[in-house]
Amino acid sequence: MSSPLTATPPPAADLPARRNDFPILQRQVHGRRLVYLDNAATTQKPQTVIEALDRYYREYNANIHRGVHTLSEEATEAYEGARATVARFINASSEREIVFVRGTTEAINLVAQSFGRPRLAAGDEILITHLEHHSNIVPWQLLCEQTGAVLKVAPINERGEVEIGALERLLSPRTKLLSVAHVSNALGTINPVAEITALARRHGVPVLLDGAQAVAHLPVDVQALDCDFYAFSGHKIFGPTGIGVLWAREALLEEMPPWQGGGDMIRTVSFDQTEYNHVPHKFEAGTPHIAGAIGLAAAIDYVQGIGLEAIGAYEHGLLEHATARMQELEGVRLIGTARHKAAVLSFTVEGAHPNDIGLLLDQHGVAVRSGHHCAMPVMEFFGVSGTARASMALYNTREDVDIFVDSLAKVLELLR
Ligand code: 7TS
Repeated sequence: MSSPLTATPPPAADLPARRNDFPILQRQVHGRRLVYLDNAATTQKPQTVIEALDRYYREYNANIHRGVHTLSEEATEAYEGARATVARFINASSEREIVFVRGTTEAINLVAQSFGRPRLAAGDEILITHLEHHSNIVPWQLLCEQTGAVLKVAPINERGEVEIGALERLLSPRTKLLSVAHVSNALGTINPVAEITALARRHGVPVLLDGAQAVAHLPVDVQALDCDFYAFSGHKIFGPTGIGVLWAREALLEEMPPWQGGGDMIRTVSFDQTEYNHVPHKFEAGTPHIAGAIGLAAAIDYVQGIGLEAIGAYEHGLLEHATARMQELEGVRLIGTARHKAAVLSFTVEGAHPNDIGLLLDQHGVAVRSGHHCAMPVMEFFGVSGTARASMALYNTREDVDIFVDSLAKVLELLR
């Protein structure tokens, strides 16, 4: 595997033009061009997504799966069409494997409660890694409290990479699930997930991949990855908030009991007995985020129109440029220097609080995040309370990177 910091990305010259597809990027902040570098938190929305949402509410807003009238039929078709778009996007073998949820967080909680809870007994183990987002830690802690299972944590090294040998040593006959981030939000590390799932498969352990930070930046093929569950959020891939996806192997979904009860997830209900709907509807109780699913499909169409290979290569070029330029600055420490890395720059500055860096960069129109990024164990590992984090997306440009680094240099001058 070549190092992303040495590999030469293929040219992707047309991507900077994509900036114009995102209306919000035309606005100014404190009188400056908005340089939006908080994409790991949430991404901006292209015109096509905004239009898809607008069209739904203006032209065919209705509840789905139950109406016989035209609007309801159109809304149902669009909602189920969105499911098909998601299935193709991640190469699921069937639309029945796509469960719409609120986001990555809800997807992981669903797996913990519906897959984990009935199967785990005291002394069983769940394996995660040290670089997980709290969403991939706390649902397992809750499950451990409920079942007496034990949470095991595979270590990372000083570059912020998962140690595969150590991870393998932690797989035991009692391991009932391995849950790992595809890409770390706090460090940018791209985990070797195909290698990890192959390893887990040899030990007979099912794998959940947290794809929140992956889907907008690299191609995802759930069959090639050979995982069992894959979770992601719409808002991190240029779609709306409040919609996300749990992909799971159909056989597993069939076996898993419903997580929430309510309308739409049933076939028949009586006070004696309720028969559940077939998958994936068994897991979608209540009126779903119809507009959200439609907006997500528009976002996926947008991304596929460019191609994730091209996006990944383009962002990698930005990462190389930004990494080189950051090294010009004295007292800046990069947190997360994995050999295989997405376009995320987490850093600390000697003698300055990350929040001050964030606030002062905002005065220059530059939006970065500061804090623990919902990954407190990562912060603890690196001995910091938090970092400032610039995270890029397909609409960022070299000019954005230069404005960011030049602004950071001015901020550092001010602080010293
Ligand atoms: N997993 C990872 C790796 C994430 O980065 C996030 C959100 C989540 C799960 C949870 O996603 P949600 O959509 O359900 O909230 N990460 C971040 C972040 O880095 N800054 O704000 C949210």
